[in-house]
Amino acid sequence: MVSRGGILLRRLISSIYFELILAGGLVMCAPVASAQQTWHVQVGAEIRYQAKQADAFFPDEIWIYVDDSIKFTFSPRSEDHTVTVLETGRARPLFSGPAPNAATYVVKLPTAGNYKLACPAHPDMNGVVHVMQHTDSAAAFYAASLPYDQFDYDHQAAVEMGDLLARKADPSEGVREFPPSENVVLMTGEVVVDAEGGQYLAMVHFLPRTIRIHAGETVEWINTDPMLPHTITFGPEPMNLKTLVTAIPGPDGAPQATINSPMDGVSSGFLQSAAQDRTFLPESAPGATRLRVKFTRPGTYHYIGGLNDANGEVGAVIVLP
Ligand SMILES: [Cu+2]
Repeated sequence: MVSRGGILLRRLISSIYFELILAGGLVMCAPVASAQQTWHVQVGAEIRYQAKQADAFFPDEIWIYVDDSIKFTFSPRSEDHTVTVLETGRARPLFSGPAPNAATYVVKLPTAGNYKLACPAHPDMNGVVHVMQHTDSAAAFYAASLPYDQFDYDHQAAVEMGDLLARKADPSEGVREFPPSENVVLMTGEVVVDAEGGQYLAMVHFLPRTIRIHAGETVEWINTDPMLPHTITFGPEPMNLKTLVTAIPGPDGAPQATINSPMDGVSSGFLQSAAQDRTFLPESAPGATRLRVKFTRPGTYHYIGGLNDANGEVGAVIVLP
């Protein structure tokens, strides 16, 4: 049996307890109010005059709170990126990307969880977003405060961007790698992979830009980039750049063609290495990474890399008698 005094005491205690919870709640709520914040992630970077493109999320791993937003800013003018936020096991896209030519894209994440950031245009351009729940549970890591603030991410972004753009992707490596031939044009790039995913460095120019051969000889274009496609087009561009025009796959899968006049149209389709294989998924087909074109008559033959011509990826074959 409980006395009246006992009941009053319990009320008093529970009232104090309630106020403590409120006070605690206020303390815990303080970061909540300020935490509905917008984080900034840069998508891609470039050095135009060096024809270098860094295709990556900067930073590529970020911790935020539920209901925070991420504002993605697309900086490159010469490479299109999209942003897709993927939940594990879900078919893409959970969030569709921005409208074409959008300068920014804001995504709000209302549910706690770990999400993958992807740019479907660049299959291994990935990142991770950790959306943390506000909780007072001591077991919840980072519940009280997130591991990094925007200043830290800006610093990480600048370092990663600098690292990637400073890489050489030295075309002479490719020349050393393949037996020297006077008739080879290279396209190069690199992929840097860390725990969160891939970051690309793409060199969007032909090496050499102008090549001189004699009538009857064949030029071979080789895309040594481990990931990104390039195309070679003489004459009008096909609507779909993946379409082979005139060229026919040779015995080793590389498309081959003959050009008899500067009016002839040839398009290579995507010259691209095969996608990475993953356990328990069907093997992907080997990619065609080379195009061979025989030139029968003297003349100057201009061509473009249809995916990057706006960025200056154009070339010429000068055929001497
Ligand atoms: Cu991209």
